[in-house]
Amino acid sequence: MRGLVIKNTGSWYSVKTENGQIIESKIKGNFRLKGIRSTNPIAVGDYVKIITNQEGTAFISEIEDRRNYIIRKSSNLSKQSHILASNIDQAFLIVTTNYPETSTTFIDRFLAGAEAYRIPVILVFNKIDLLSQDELHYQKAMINLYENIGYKCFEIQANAKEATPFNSNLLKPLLKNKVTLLSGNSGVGKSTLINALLPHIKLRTASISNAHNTGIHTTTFSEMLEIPEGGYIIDTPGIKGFGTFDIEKTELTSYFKEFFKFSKHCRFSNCTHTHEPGCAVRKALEEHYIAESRYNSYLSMLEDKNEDKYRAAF
Ligand SMILES: Nc1nc2c(ncn2[C@@H]2O[C@H](COP(=O)(O)OP(=O)(O)OP(=O)(O)O)[C@@H](O)[C@H]2O)c(=O)[nH]1
Ligand SMILES: [Mg+2]
Ligand SMILES: [Zn+2]
Repeated sequence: MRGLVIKNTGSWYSVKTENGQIIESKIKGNFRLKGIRSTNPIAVGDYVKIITNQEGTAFISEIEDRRNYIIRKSSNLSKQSHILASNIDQAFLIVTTNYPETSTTFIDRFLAGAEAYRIPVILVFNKIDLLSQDELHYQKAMINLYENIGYKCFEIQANAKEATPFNSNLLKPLLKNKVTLLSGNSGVGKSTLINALLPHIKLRTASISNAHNTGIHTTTFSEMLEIPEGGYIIDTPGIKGFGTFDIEKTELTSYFKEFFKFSKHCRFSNCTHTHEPGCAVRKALEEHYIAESRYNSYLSMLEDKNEDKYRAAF
């Protein structure tokens, strides 16, 4: 029987079969996947074959090739990664200018990782109700930057009542018949947003830590939630850092969308845009066609790769 993995807790996977049944399943035997060293061989979003048994549970016997996936580094294991979800149509990156503060490096790393698999990303700036005038101005500048690169941006208040203009309904038209992954740092409001978008769902949410201005990792596993009108939303655990796995140094430029149109004009075709003479990307940076924050994010990814340091997530 064929099914879709909609949830994974420990060694159990909830598999939704084509007739709509949800069957708790386990992996049969030693299940190794080529290529990726991941802490979870099967991820939410995977299509699998299952063999049911008399107890009403099943074994997963096969996994179909993935169209794409989003991974993060495992925080404690040096060279291992964790697949947040696979086979997605788009990602909403939930960010907050404050409470907690999402860094531009984090945003850019996520965007580059998604670009590598051509997964469209929409930036959702949440908690607009909490921001000061200065923070709102800063946020507008960020939105300007990312919209100019070509990323759609939204400002919302995920916990708003229907009446406010920035409620989550702004996002509803984007969801229909698509598999949408929600990602972002812990505490930015991913689960709160899903609760607002899907009234039949009641995910656990929790206040961020006042002492550290960071989330407390309330969601601990990815879960696919069905949209009554068609499609799925995937809630994921908050991530600290986003690895450079599977990204080749020479390809990195193409994952920074706005660099690409300049890099064509670099003197050397294998230019890394760091020290080479005749570099059109650095010229564009000096002339402010490329933002400094984006260039710094690019360098941070490039250096990661150079030194082969997959250590702690950041
Ligand atoms: N003021 C305000 N608070 C919000 C908003 N959205 C979410 N929150 C609050 O922020 C806190 C964190 O929200 P969660 O939905 O648990 O965050 P999360 O991104 O799912 O966090 P993890 O599961 O830890 O990754 C909760 O106390 C929410 O009520 C918002 O737009 N405005
Ligand atoms: Mg959550
Ligand atoms: Zn260059």
